[in-house]
Amino acid sequence: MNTLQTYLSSAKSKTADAGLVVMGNEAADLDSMASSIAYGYLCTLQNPDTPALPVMPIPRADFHLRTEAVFVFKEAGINLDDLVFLDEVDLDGLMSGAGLVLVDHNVLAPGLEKFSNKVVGILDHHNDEGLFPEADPRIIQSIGSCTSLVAREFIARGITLSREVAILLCGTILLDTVNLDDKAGRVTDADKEIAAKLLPLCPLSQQEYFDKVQLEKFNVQGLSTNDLLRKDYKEWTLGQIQCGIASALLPLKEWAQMDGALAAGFAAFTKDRGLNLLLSMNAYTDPGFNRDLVIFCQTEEEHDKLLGYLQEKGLDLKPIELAGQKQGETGFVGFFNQGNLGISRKKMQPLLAAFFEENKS
Ligand SMILES: [Mn+2]
Repeated sequence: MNTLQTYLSSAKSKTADAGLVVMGNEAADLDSMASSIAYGYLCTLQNPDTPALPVMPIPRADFHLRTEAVFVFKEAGINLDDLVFLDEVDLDGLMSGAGLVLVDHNVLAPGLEKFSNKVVGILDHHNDEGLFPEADPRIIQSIGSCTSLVAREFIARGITLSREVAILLCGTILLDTVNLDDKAGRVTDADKEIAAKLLPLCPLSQQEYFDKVQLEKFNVQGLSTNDLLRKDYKEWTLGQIQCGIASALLPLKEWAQMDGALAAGFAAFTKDRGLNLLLSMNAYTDPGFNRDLVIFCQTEEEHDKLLGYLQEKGLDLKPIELAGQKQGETGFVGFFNQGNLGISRKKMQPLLAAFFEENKS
């Protein structure tokens, strides 16, 4: 029997034979990576002659920042050496002979648009952008976790869920749905139904497993500003503007204590990636749910203009004084508490797109 471990090591050693490449979204969160691994495994169990290769859409050096993924993968017995990261493959070469399956997204990430005629399958829980109508399967459903969709495919296709796969998928479902809690507004009945099938296969109880994964997710010990910005990061081209938005899980006050020169850290990140604008959206509990926002622009004028627009859109931003922090030598940084808790990165991106559409030079 082909276990998850033997599958992954064999898929990696025969990278060139891959008939399918399975990729999650560019933020490479646990949901994206776990979905790609489990779905690649499922496809390969069904069609051993056209092996599916999951590719983690980040450089290997960035993986350790996803502390919750490090933990869940270890629980599932995954050997990290058997994973393939974006900086370890010749994607163009690979894609010349393979189809592409998108999990946890349904629009190609920046830089991968060239593979749009290669998309043969989609499993996702984001808003359906209506692309790739020919993809088969094309399953896009509002559900708490994309891994719930993957688990459901195992069941629907009559493939036994092994202990390792159950651990991998269930840890992700618990994290994505905040322990299947209705109050968090993420979980659906379908997630609950699937979790009920997976939990008996996991060695830890639901509460213990959730607590451990959650603790790992919020563990920012020893991370630098550059690490915190890279940990969960997405980038868009909005008109002429290259815009990055990091999602960080700590209060700005705590971040400022860890790094006395945040403006310099934001400036260096911006320069490295050729950005015009860098935001960090910080979400945390204190003890109630809370959000902070960092806006880093190239000039104070740009910063003020964007700030005015975001206030107009009801973000309710209140400046935070951070002891010891000052402006850097390049760019202009603003630190805020965000009173409007409903504006997540998913909602911020279209707001920014509209702003830069209105303000085209
Ligand atoms: Mn997801």
